[in-house]
Amino acid sequence: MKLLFATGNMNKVNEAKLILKNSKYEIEQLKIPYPELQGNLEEVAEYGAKYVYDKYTLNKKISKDGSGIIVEDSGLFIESLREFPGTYSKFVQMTLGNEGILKLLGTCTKRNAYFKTVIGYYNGKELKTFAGTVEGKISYKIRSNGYGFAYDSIFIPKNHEKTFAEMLPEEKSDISHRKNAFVNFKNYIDSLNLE
Ligand code: ITT
Ligand code: NA
Repeated sequence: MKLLFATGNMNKVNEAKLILKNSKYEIEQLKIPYPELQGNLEEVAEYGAKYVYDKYTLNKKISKDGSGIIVEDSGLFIESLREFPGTYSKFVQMTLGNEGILKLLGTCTKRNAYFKTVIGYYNGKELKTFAGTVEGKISYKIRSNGYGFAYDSIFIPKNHEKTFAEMLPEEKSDISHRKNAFVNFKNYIDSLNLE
């Protein structure tokens, strides 16, 4: 079954495809942008899913199986920075970048952080959100083997040595915030028994 994922971020699409690889769901990217209101991840995801669904159905392009629209809003939350960059993660990644984050933390040894993803889902009836997190630490240096994207090269998941950007895509997607959010989502959509 086709699942329409509205996002401009190909990395998210590739990870979602990998996560749902052995399921009956097939992710298809929809490049319909939606306004990102300033709010928490849940609010942004809910608004986005409804907005894109309404736009899409207005153009009468909605998939016949009615499987609905998903969007996803994510962020990196660093404890000793009072959860910064959090809901500002995109802006901060484009401005300060990973170097800027490492500079802000300096030699601070309290480096706990977590990633959070919230999926927003709307099928014309129910508006739902599904969250997933992963705990870890911010590294002292940028470390990458060329995998991952954005904050992955400074995030070391708990009980691991490598940053997400040093892990193969399969390794990251086995434990990531996105994986956890998609598992929650999948449990729900499975229960809808859509064709
Ligand atoms: P959308 O079109 O789906 O909104 P986006 O890139 O704007 O894509 P978000 O606002 O959800 O995505 O992401 C906030 C920032 O966090 C942005 O800079 C992302 O690249 C980054 N990010 C999201 N997921 C990540 C992950 O798994 N690893 C590293 N960085 C991530
Ligand atoms: Na976004």
